[in-house]
Amino acid sequence: MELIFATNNRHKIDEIRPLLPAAIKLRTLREAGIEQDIPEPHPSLEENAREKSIVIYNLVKTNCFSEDTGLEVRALNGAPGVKSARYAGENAVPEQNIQKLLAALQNEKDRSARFRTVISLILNGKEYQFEGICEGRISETPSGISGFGYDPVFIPDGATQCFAEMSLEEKQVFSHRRKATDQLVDFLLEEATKL
Ligand code: ITT
Repeated sequence: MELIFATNNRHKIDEIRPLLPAAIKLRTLREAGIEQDIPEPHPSLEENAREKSIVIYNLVKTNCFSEDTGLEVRALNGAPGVKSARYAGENAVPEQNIQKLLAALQNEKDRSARFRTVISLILNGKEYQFEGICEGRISETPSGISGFGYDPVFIPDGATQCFAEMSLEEKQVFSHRRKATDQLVDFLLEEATKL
């Protein structure tokens, strides 16, 4: 089965590709020759994920999936959430988003947070969604150089290091994205038995 992954984020591709069985051939937008900035105009991860997969499906009429991920911080009432990429401004780089987050949490005792990933799959014209959550907390200062985005300040529950201090394999043990992808794979394997 061939599936297009509707993302322009290479880190997401690096994390999801090794989780897929050989029977699922993943093609990225770049590999499919699609150069398109996909809109994320909605107030929820679910709607944005759907928008991304539908835009690409309508373009190529090939089974595809997208994912939208947000960091939801309890003391900030779920912010930055759906605005995680643009928290410090439209063209913010991860370091600016992290600095804004740490400033917002200064003197805050409750540093609990979670990553939430919503995958939207379009299979034969029908949409399905899968969710993965990783609970954790925001550290006082950034550390580590692995991963991307907020990884230098997110420590998953059950770990002593933040994501950016872990190898990819260690991050996968806890990862929101891995949990959502596992559900996607289970669903696709189940669908394949019905053919
Ligand atoms: P798409 O092309 O898939 O839309 P994107 O980079 O725009 O890629 P999102 O809107 O889903 O992706 O992600 C929002 C931001 O959340 C992203 O830019 C990162 O800063 C952060 N983020 C997402 N997943 C993360 C992870 O596993 N670890 C750390 N930060 C993450």
